[in-house]
Amino acid sequence: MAETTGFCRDCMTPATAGERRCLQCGSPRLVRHAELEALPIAHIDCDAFYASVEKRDNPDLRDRPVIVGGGRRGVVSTCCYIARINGVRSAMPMFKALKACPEAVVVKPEMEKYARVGREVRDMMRALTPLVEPLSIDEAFLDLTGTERLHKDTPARVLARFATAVEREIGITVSVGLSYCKFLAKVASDFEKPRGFSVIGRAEALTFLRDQPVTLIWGVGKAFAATLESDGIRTIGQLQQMDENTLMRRYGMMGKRLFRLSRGEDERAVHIDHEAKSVSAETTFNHDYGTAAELLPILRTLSEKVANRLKASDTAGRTVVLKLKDTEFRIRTRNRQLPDRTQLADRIFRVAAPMLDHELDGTKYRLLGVGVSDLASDAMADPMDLVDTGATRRAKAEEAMDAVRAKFGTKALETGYTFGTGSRGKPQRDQEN
Ligand code: TTP
Ligand code: MG
Ligand code: MG
Repeated sequence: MAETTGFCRDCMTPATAGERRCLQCGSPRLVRHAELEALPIAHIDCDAFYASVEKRDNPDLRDRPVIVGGGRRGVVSTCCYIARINGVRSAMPMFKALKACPEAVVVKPEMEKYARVGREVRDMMRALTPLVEPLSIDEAFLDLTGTERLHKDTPARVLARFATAVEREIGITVSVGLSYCKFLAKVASDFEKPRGFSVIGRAEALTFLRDQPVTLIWGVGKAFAATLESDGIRTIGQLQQMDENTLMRRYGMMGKRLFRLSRGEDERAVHIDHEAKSVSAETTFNHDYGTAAELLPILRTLSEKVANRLKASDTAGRTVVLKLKDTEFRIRTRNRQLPDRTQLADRIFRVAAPMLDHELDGTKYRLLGVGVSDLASDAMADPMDLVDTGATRRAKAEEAMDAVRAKFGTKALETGYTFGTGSRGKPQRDQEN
C-alpha cells in the first residue's frame, strides 16, 4: 500500500506523520489518506446553502439560528447548523421548527439570489474541469481525471484550494467528498459537514459500506427501504452477502443496482450538464406509410436505438417525443411525460405507440422519429415498478437482451416487433440528432 499522504487544508503544507495539527499553521484541518493522490471523482455540496447565503448577506444573523422557509406551504427549506443542533430540519413544518427552536430567525427564501450564487459556485467548479455534472442548485459531481498537468497538482489538493477559494470569494462554505466513483463521492461529501473533506478509497469501500443502512444507496427511498426491511434487509453488508441473480429476481433493475453499489461498484461517468438536451432517432422511408402494421416495427427499432444511446451515456429522460412528417412535409410532434425517467426501449415504445396510433387517421407519412428529452443521469431511472410487475419483467428481459447483444452484436436478437420486417424496417436515410 502507498504511504499515507496528507496535507493541511488551510495552508496546504504536507502532513505526513501522525501530527494532530498542522506543524506550519496550527490548523487541525488535516486530511490524510493512503489513496489521496489517486482519487479523481468529487462531489461538492454547499453547506446549509440558502441559510449560508442569508448569513453572508446579513452579518447580524451570523451567530443566530436561522431558518429559511415559510411562504405558502409553511415548511422549512433549510436552516443553519446552529438551528440543526436544536433539531430543525429541511421539510419540517414551520410551527414544529419554531417549537424546537423558538429563538430562530425566519427568513423568506429569495430563489433568484440562491440561483445566482449557485451559478457562481458552478462557474468556479468549471475552472477546475470541464466535467462538472450539477445535481441540484448547490451540488455537483466533478471528474478531475487527467487534470494534474493543467493544475500542476493532485485532484485532492486542487479541491481543498477550491473550498477555501469559495469561502473567500463567494462567502459561503462547501463540503467535499473524494472517491473513485460517484456513489461514494456523494456519500463522502455528506460525512463531515459543514466544511468537510472526506475521502473513501477503494481499499476500505467494502468495509465502510458493510455497516451502513440500505438508505445510503442511490434510489433507495423510504418505500423501497420498507420493502427491503420486510425482507429482513437493513444494512448494505447484508446485500453484499447476496448474489446478483437473487437480487434481480426479487427487485428487478433495482436489484442489479443494489448488487453493484453495495460492493462499491459504480461505473457511471460524470457527465456535463444534460439540461435541455435530448436523444432521438428518426428515419425517412422509401415509401409512404400510414398503417400501424407498417409503422410500429419501425417505431420499435427507433426506440431501441434511442435506448441504446441513453444507456451508452448513462442518461435517462422523462419526456417521450414522437415526430411524424406527412407527404406534404407537414410535421406533427406529440409528447408525453413519464412519472420517472427511463432509458428502456420497451418503455419508450409503449409510450410512443399509442401516440402514433392516435395519428393514424388515414394520413400517409414519409418520416417517423422518436426521442426522449428532459435528460439527467440515470441514477433514478426506471425504479422497480411495484404495481406493474410486468414492467419489471420486461425491464429484466431488456437487460438480458442487451447483454446478449453486447456479446454477439446488435442483430443477434430481435423482438417480435422488428423481426422479419425485411427492407421495410430498414431506414433509407437515418438522420440522427
Ligand atoms: P441540501 O444540499 O440538501 O441542503 P443544505 O445545503 O441546506 O444543507 P447541507 O449542509 O446538509 O447540504 O439542499 C440545498 C438547498 O435546497 C437548501 O439550502 C434549500 C433547498 N431545499 C429545500 O428547499 N427543501 C428541502 O427539503 C431540501 C432538502 C433542500
Ligand atoms: Mg447542501
Ligand atoms: Mg445539496
